[in-house]
Amino acid sequence: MKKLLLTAFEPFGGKVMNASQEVANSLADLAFAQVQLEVLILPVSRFEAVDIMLQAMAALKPDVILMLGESGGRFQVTPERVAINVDDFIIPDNTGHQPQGEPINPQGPVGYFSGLPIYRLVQQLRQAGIPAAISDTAGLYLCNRLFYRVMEVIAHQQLPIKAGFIHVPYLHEQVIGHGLNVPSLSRATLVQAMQIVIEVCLADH
Ligand code: PCA
Repeated sequence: MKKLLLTAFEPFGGKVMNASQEVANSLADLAFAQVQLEVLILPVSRFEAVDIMLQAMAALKPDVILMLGESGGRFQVTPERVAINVDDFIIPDNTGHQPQGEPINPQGPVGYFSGLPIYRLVQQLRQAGIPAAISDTAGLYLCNRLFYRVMEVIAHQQLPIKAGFIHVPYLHEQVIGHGLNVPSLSRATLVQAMQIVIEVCLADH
């Protein structure tokens, strides 16, 4: 059976909920026929998140890695095209780190492309009636950093892992009653979206 490592992040920036964590936890409760799903919630901490992730990768040896993060303000489910070699945190992480314009790896390439079938993902999500689009920037915060480091390890060690990052919008419950005039999707929609993503990634592997 194929192994899929699904990661998401804890809340950050003073918020109490992270849509990616909510969706990942909801998926953990579902049974998948053709895949062993491991869910890992990472801290929003510049160094710890990557350390925990690399340990989990080494221990689990997954076939597919699906990294999720919340991008408040986005309207759609957005598979990321590329991770770039810059840390430039717009707000401090949960441990107070706020690098400005530092390379993630001074010796590393400018970027790494996603290993996920991003065009097919968007097409299948839209076909199911879920708003989706390719994103050309994962930001310069922790999501981009995690994405970069995971793709770097896969490239360096020539691991047979299909990996990539997807940002999700806020959930309705994060917006309603919080005075936020920003877009959101329902939990059911995001869970369905990730079920589709998992199916497409496994079929493609
Ligand atoms: N989103 C942030 C980090 C954690 C998360 O869910 C980001 O986009 O970098």
